[in-house]
Parts: sequence; structure tokens; C-alpha cells
Amino acid sequence: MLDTTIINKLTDRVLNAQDHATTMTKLTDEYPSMSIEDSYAVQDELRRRWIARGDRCVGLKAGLTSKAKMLQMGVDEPSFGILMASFSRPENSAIDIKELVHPRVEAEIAFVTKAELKGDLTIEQVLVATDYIIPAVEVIDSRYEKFKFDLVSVIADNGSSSRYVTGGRPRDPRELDLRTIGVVIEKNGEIMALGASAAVLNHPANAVVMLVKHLASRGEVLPAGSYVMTGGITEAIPVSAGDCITARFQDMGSVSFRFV
Ligand code: 0L1
Ligand code: MG
Repeated sequence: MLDTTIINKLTDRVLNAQDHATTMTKLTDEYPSMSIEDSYAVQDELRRRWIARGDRCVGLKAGLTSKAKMLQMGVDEPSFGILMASFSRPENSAIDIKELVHPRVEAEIAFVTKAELKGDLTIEQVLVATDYIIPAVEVIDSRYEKFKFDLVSVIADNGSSSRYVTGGRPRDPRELDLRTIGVVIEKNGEIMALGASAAVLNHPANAVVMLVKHLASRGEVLPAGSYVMTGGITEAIPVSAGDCITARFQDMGSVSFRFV
């Protein structure tokens, strides 16, 4: 495992790239022995620094949870990341593209929990502990050039997390078949991608199961009241200034916003 001085130095680098919308070379280019454990240590330090700035952690994201995303990014396992309150943008808002490097959008189902979750779980246990599910769009923005990275490097960049927009209608997860929710992403009125929610690990609650297992491996739990994004249902769509995005979720409403 890398020592604390190096973890701090890498955190400085990631934070600087995120704050100034600049790119960096893969962290593994300089530290080829860097492990996934080291990357989550960088995330821990990022969270510590965001909280020290007055930000609030609202939950966690699972990423790379669909075959389409794994293929698109050339990796074969999910990643997890931190969601802070400052990353959130309201529905119908304008997101400033100058604050981002090369953003892409992806439609996701978010879970809001009402009980603590820990250890090895079943989908049913996740659903019982879920207050509601709600449509969300994540704006991912890798700080690596051309969105090219390895799993270790992308986890240290907090899974490319940059912004997220929540909207549509909150639903009781047990009133819907969470494997067959159809999703369509439109950019400027044109359909760019479509899919069904089973694309996420056969059932989006499986992303929560895997997230909680990951937390358990680090001696952590998922607190009640957490907001969890379960990962893109389709590949991610690149966006530019002037683009209007609408993601339509079957039986759950839609989420719209634009880039300026
Ligand atoms: O939320 C995601 O699926 C993104 C995970 C990180 C990989 C990427 O930047 O696409
Ligand atoms: Mg995502």
C-alpha cells in the first residue's frame, strides 16, 4: 500500500484537476504498483477535504455496472465513488460546461435508503430498506485525457463523478419491476441511447448489494438516508455547451437540464 504522503500528494493532484477542469496523466503511470485499495484511500482523503471545505456527503455511486459501460471504458468490474451535496444540480438548471473537461451524461436509477445496510445482502433486503427510487442523470467527467484510464486510476478520480441531477417521480421500488424499466436519453430532442434497467447487473438493486459488500470489506456500512446512484443503463453520451438533455424513465417521469 502507498504511504500517507503519497496518498496526500495524489489527492492534491486529483483535487486540482477536478477544481480547475484540467486533465492529468494516469496515476498508475507514476505509481504502477498502486492498488484499488490505494485508490479508495485517495477517495477517503478527497471526502475529508470536501467536508473540511463545508461540503456534505449525501451518498455513494456505483459505476461501470453495465456491460455497455464496461465495454465502453475497457474494464471488467464496477467502481464506487462518493457523492457530495455540491455536485447536485436542480432539474431544469443550466450546468456550466467551463467547469468541466469533457462531460458525458448517463441515465441511472437512484435509491434513497431508510435503514442502515451492511454486510452480504439480497435484493429483497435492499428493497425493504429503500425509502424510494428516483430517476437521475449523472454527468461524468474523467480528468484523464480522452477519457482513457485503468480501474485504479478512475477510482482515485472518484469514478469520474462531477454533477448529478435528480428528478421525475419518486416510486416505491416494490411497485415496479426494476428489471424492465425502459429509459431513453435525448439530446436536443434526438434519441441518443435507450435501454432497460436490467442492463445494470441484471437488477439495479444488485449495484446496492455490491456497494454494501464493498463497504463491508472496508469495515463500513451504508447509513440510512443515503442517496445511491446505481450506474448508467446505457453508454454515456458526450455533451457540449448548448445541449439540452432529457432522460425519460418508464413509469418514473423524466429529468431535463442543459449545458451552457
Ligand atoms: O458512473 C460511471 O459509470 C462512471 C464510472 C467511471 C468510468 C467512466 O468515467 O466512465
Ligand atoms: Mg454513473
